[in-house]
Amino acid sequence: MSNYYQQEIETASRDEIIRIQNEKLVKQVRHVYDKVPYYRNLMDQKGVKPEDIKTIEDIHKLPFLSKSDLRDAYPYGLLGTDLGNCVRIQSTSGTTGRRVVAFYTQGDVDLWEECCARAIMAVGGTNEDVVQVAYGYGLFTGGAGLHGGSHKVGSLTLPMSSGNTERQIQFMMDLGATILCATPSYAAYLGESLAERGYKPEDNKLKAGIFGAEPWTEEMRRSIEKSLGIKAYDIYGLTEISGPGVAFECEEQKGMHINEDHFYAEVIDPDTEEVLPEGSVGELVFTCLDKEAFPLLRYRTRDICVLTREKCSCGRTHVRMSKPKGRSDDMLIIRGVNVFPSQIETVLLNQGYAPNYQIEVDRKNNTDTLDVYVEFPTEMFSDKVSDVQKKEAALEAAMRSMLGIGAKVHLVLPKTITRSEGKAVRVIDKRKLHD
Ligand code: DLL
Repeated sequence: MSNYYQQEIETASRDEIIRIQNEKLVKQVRHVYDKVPYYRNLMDQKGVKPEDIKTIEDIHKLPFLSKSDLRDAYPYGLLGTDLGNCVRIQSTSGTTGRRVVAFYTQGDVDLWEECCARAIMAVGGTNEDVVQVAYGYGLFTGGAGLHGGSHKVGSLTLPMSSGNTERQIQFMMDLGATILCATPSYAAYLGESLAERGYKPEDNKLKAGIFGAEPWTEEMRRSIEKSLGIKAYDIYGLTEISGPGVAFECEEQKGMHINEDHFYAEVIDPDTEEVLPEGSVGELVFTCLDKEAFPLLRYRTRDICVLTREKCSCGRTHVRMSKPKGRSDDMLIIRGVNVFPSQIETVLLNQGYAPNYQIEVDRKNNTDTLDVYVEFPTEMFSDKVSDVQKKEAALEAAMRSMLGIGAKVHLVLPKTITRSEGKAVRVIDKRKLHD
């Protein structure tokens, strides 16, 4: 019962996909070499000429780009067309360093919105749906991307942006929103806020949610599905490559289909830059096959995931990526052990806690410390010291077995951890302040 926005390409045979990728890559490399001196220099340094790229198999000959190239070339150095042809910029939500600014021609905006339309139709969206877009509007790509996609599908679009929870709930209930688009942390907060106002999950008309822009676990998915009474779908993307919709989940929910007629994906070893075979865990790298204004080739995302080309029963043939485990630069190294914040989230949700937590890492007497602050859910609340200690000890034991190192757990009063309306800030690494 799959719904497709562009069925022919979404279900094309592997041969057809490769044919399209071959054709687009050859054209794109020539275009970038001619138009982007910054990348031409990188190619020259590597001794690669556009004529060396004959098929997608030759992609490994091309140099990589990383965030530091984007900073060096800021703001116009990677522009692939005249500024007169550009109609939009979007920018990353990052708080450190220089922002990344990405440019779009009208063609690029159309292509991006089509990818978001594919994502909306994959969760069952039609022109009968009311799509509440609660991602931030403005420089962040979340609002603009899903808004454009919803228009392309012909759904009634509620351009809410993030925040103003009272108004989100009023519009959701009054207008009968059927699809919610938000970060998973904000979706969880909306679920909690609805319950506080006495609404049960069956009181809203929502059927599906399209959640992404930050890592979230399967446990978090189940918790949101329960609180909102919906099916929750993942969506992935990044500003540098366009925004949300680079990849999206179908009804099978076994990884996200990458729109590989536009974005060619590779997984590499982040240390050696060697391309890894399908099924290996590594850093995701994207090549924009047909974007005009910001045509990044072999861009290193820092996101760690696995690719699979196994057949998907939804009928889509595009390669799937696993949920990113996190960014290689978000991974915490605590007392020499690699820790992903998602592992901590899994422990907390498995033990019946809500996704309201904060992780604090510090270094005292030359030893790393890991403190996890988690809210007491109202229904589990107790002010008896022995109860609190027992619950903290149980969480600490579960953390030790998941992470392989000890963490100090602090149960805090309900509603004392700040709720997020956009991307949640889960980790405070105080070690960086001392370095
Ligand atoms: O977050 C685009 C987006 C908006 C995606 C709305 C999905 C929904 P940036 O602000 O440039 O763009 O951040 C991109 O966010 O490299 C990942 O590390 C992370 N990320 C995005 N989607 C997911 C996801 C948008 N579904 C960075 N799961 C990416 C885990 C995600 N991490």
